[in-house]
Amino acid sequence: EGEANYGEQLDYTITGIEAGAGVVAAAQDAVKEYDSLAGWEVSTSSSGAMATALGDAIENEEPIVVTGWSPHWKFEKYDLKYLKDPKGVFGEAEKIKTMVRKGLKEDKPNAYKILDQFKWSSEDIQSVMLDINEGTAPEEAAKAWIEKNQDKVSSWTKGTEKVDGKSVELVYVNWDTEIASTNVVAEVLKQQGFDVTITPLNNGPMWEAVAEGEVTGMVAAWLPGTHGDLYAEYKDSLVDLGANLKGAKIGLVVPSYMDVESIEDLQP
Ligand code: PBE
Repeated sequence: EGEANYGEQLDYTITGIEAGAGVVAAAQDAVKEYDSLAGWEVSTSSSGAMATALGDAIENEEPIVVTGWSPHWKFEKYDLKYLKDPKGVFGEAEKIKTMVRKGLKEDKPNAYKILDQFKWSSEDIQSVMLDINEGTAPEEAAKAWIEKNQDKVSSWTKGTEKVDGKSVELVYVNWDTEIASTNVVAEVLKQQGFDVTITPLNNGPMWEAVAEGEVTGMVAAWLPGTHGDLYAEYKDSLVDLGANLKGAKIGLVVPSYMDVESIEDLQP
């Protein structure tokens, strides 16, 4: 255990993201569960602001504790580590799942099938995320990835027919993971002839829009832990198409140079 009193240096603050994010709720639970976090707070702002704060801290070799998740480009760009979570507040491995509105299979079988067959890896999504982080517009990054990964894309469109201008509305949250996945799926659907709109919302409203049948669906459901409460609330009103990505994770993330390995090593 290190000598550094990070609690004091950080003003007892974990740098969070959007207030509605599952990882923020989990961090607030961690504050309640761990004696080492007594008196700490989770600040909320946006994923972009968190990434900026992380980048600034690293540039100055200062400590920072953020609500983190993977896949994420930050692990390719910086040397980071998850703090061990002996109480299991942040859960085990998460999956990212696809949820669509009821009735889609009957109304728009080709869209349903593509959304059902959409599956990729952490490596795939990270390469799109990194491209976007380096300044490529999300739509362009999606197109470039699709161009280079025709085998994978044809496994998503397999057994479907092209359509002529049927509408598909996808909702998502402005998290880096979801910006990447939603843009890729949207672009694939466009290339199959759909008229696609993508709309960023907050987390709760994203789930609600699908459950109420206001939109086609989303590829942004983090389960079983991160969005477990939202899933419990809405699962009877939507169609769960299963995982589109396995091996996701959430937790508290710090730069590797910090002399701390576990949440229990922080100071109240
Ligand atoms: N995230 C990314 C989301 C899910 C996707 C971890 C920031 C959340 O915490 O709800």
